[in-house]
Amino acid sequence: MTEQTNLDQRPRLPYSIGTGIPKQGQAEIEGYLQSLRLQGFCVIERVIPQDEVAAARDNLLRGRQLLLEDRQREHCQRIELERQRNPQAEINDSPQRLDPWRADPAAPPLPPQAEICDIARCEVFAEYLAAPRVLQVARAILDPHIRILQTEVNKSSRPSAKPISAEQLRSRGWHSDWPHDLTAYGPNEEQPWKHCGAVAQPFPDLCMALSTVWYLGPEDVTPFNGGTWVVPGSHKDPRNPRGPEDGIDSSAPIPGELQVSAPAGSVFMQDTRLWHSGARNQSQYERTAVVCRYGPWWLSGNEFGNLHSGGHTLRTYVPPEVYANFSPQLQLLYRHLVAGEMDVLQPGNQEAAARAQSLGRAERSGDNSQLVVGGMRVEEWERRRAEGCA
Ligand SMILES: O=C(O)CCC(=O)C(=O)O
Ligand SMILES: [Fe+2]
Repeated sequence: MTEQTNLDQRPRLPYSIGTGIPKQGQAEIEGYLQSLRLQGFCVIERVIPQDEVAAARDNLLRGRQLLLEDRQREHCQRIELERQRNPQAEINDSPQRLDPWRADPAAPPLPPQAEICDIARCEVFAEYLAAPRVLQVARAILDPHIRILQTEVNKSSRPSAKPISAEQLRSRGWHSDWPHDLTAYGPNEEQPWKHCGAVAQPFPDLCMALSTVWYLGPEDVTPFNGGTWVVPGSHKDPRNPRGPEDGIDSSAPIPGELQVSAPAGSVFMQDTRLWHSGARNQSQYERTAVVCRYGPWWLSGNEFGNLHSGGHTLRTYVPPEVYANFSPQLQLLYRHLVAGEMDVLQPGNQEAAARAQSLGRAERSGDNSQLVVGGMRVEEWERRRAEGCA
């Protein structure tokens, strides 16, 4: 194997709590940003404080039960609506069921055609999604205006009922995440609407979204109990484990792979391009986890809903009465899913836009002779802005 000198050397050491990233202040955020840019992932430690993890987990487990009941109710309502429309109709999950929606695709479906968003019944856990460190990192990588485009509260890695074989331990499920997942839950003849799109290869050199896995214990996450597999640096590789022409076996180990370790309550965050895989859990305890995707305002979330987690629709919604109890920070992340709420574009950028509009001729004057195009790294640009001399 050739030596890959463009990769960060740190992941060759076990990735864990102390990977050299300072544990407070702006230096901590910078460490995560650097890790995301170089390796394609980072672990934000203990976003949920140690003594709050159990309560967050209990809230999630209860929420899962309530969601089952919600979905059953929505299912019955859908059937009832169909009966009213056409008493003769055979009630099933065929694509015809969604004909009215397909005839008017611009209008997002309302409940019960849309399904309740997983976050709606996990109000204690939900608030951590707006934790300042997580938002700071996501906004710095994506845009000041971010929103959550996917919430799945049932992403546990469960203990195996039977002994796990060596072959099973060697098996991977390498993929990148939506919108870079090349298998993309595509349409078929019966269900042409069933798709969620994929960015075409070669992927633009741009982080379009951040997937997060929230490890909710009860154990700290290790390679033994389901620590997510990653291939550091793979977010920059034009190939993809699911690329049809790339000759990669998505179920075999890949040189350079490693498994994430993190204390319970931590958040694994990755560029959606990163090659990663779920892992077997050899412990007797469930590795409770939530998967959540943060995206910038410009990335359509309409193509990604509950289909992925076995639901019926592309669209999910948060009930207004649940949303009303969210903190203002959390509301910003979910308001695009709430009937009657407007997701005003780019609130965080409006100040910069106003300044750009108000710049006078005098402030722009100069001959540009000092410019060396391509000669400034983003870190220097940020430093100069902070010092007021950009
Ligand atoms: O459970 C994990 O560790 C990874 C989950 C994952 O890759 C996914 O949900 O797309
Ligand atoms: Fe994934």
